[in-house]
Amino acid sequence: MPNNHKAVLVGCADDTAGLTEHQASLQELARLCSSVDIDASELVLAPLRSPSPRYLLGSGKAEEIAELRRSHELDYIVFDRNLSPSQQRNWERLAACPVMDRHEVILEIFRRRARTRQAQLQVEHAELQYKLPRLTRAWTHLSRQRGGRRGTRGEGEKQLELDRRWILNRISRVKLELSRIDNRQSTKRKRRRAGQLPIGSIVGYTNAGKSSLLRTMTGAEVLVADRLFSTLDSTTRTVHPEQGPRVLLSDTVGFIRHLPHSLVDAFHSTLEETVLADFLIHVLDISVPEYHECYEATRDTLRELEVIEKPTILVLNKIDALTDEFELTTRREKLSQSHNGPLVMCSVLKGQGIEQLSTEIRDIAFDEAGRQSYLIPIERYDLVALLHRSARIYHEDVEENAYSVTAGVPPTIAEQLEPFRLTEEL
Ligand SMILES: Nc1nc2c(ncn2[C@@H]2O[C@H](COP(=O)(O)OP(=O)(O)OP(=O)(O)O)[C@@H](O)[C@H]2O)c(=O)[nH]1
Ligand SMILES: [Mg+2]
Repeated sequence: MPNNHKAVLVGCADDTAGLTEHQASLQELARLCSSVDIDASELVLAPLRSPSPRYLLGSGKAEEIAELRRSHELDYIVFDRNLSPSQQRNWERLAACPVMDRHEVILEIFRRRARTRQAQLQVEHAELQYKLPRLTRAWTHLSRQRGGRRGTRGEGEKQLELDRRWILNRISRVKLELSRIDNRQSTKRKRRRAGQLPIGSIVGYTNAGKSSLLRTMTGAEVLVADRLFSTLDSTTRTVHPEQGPRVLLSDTVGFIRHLPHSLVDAFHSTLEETVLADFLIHVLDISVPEYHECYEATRDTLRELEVIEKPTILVLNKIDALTDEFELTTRREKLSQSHNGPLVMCSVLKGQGIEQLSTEIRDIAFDEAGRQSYLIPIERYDLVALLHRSARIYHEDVEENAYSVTAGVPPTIAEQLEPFRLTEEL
């Protein structure tokens, strides 16, 4: 790639995780950087015993890294940790080059990928919040022009105040427009809920194959690409199985290690599909060596969204890309110990495992409320039709003046049928 910038990537090995985890995280940062055309020319994993307020790392180590950057003529220093605004400023003074952190790189990827108005505003919101405490940086955000504003002290301060006010103003305007979009979407969501179909949300690490799965199961024309964060919005489509009731599936933005809080917040309404879902389908790329970290990182985000307790099907995807049978079994075993719920091995690419997944989806979507028995009067055939459309029927009989039905009913229609439910005493 001829025009790529070059950078030294710096990881900080403290005792919050093992060395392998720190290395994997640094490798992931290299992938994130390459998504924004930055080559990871040098990787440094610096030991971090006690964080120093000035550079995070000790000043000896900081000098060493700055020198490495100079001698190799690299363009940037990129940290695998989030730096405080003042640490970032100190680094930029020391190294005389733009110094970024993981947060800023992720923001830049999101900014480049955002296509819909909503995604663009959500990213802008997160960006402005990142920028606000960093107005005195010598180098601004990746996407903006570089080079510091070097006026006299008084001029600089005036400008700073103007910039600050402009940003605060812009944040409120962005928020306002986002809330209008959110309102429109929540109306749409309500209409969908009134459609009484259970909803499953496809979640997982970025690039695991979530959009591919939605496309395979529903025929939705969503973007599939071998890169990080292809999807930034959410798409919901109906699955029309040959037999049995329909369900809705929705695909949404992928997760990653240390996904910045401001982005989780900014994408809250996109992630709302996940929060409102009846069940989750967690897609995991089982072929990569760091599969377990990806599993944990997704679980961390699910915890943050307070949806970790939802019934979840774990899909081990891309089994075609892992030819070592023994390794595949070992990985599967390891995950089945952590995962509490159904687990399906798939290759969405080759269409393997999709049938089993359909069965699991049907079971999880309709059995959650457990089996219920109903006695529905003949004149309420509309409710019987509703059960046929939206529930899983186990048994059905016509008695003299009523239909007797036993079914697995999704919570969305349970209330309507409640008056006709047979209680256990009967
Ligand atoms: N080998 C293999 N590749 C797959 C499989 N499923 C998906 N892929 C590929 O993995 C890449 C990512 O697929 P996507 O469906 O875009 O992944 P995603 O989870 O939606 O990713 P983001 O939206 O970026 O978070 C694409 O290149 C797919 O073709 C599979 O079963 N096997
Ligand atoms: Mg996707």
